[in-house]
Amino acid sequence: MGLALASMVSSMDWGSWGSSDATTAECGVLMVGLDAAGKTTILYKLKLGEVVETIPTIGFNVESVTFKNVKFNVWDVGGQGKIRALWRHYYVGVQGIIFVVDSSDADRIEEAKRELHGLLEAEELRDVCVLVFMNKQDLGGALTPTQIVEQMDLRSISSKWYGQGCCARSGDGLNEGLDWLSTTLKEKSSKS
Ligand SMILES: Nc1nc2c(ncn2[C@@H]2O[C@H](COP(=O)(O)OP(=O)(O)O)[C@@H](O)[C@H]2O)c(=O)[nH]1
Ligand SMILES: [Mg+2]
Repeated sequence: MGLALASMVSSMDWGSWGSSDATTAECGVLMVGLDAAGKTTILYKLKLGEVVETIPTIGFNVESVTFKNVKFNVWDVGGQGKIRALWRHYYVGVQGIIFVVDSSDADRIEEAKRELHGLLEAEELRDVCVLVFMNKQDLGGALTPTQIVEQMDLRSISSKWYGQGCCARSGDGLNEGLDWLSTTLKEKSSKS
């Protein structure tokens, strides 16, 4: 886990970062998904450091952890139309999105799909690469990665994306996903 992360962090494109004044949220990676998808579990499993919880605006909880100057911001998406506009504050300087899906929650896969595609419509996130963690693969009856690719219409994503089955509880698959993100960010920064 540590190696993949260190490699990812070192491949971040520092030049495109937002300034660090209070009006600009400095962040490298956004991790989002419906509530209970497993985001917080992943965050702790990665052992990045101290996780800080803040509520910058009413009803909008953000967990943040800074690992070697790369900030991971994490929040729940879904069913909160009004505060959606406030998310934009966190889009500045983002180079990678990790979207976490609960593979065992077939009832909400459609909602997860809408949230992901809605997020990617933001101008700021147009070229950002997207890692989809298909979490809870350990649970019987979970949707397979192939089923999720289809049901979430991942092939229609115009930027680079990658789907990775995982189990946040055991950590299985997390490394593979982060390796992809790391390699992809590296390719991106060497081209620009
Ligand atoms: N079986 C199983 N449970 C998981 C997995 N990842 C997370 N969970 C459980 O799912 C619940 C929600 O996880 P949490 O990380 O709080 O989700 P968040 O709302 O996205 O931050 C918790 O009870 C976790 O223990 C997994 O890979 N497998
Ligand atoms: Mg959480």
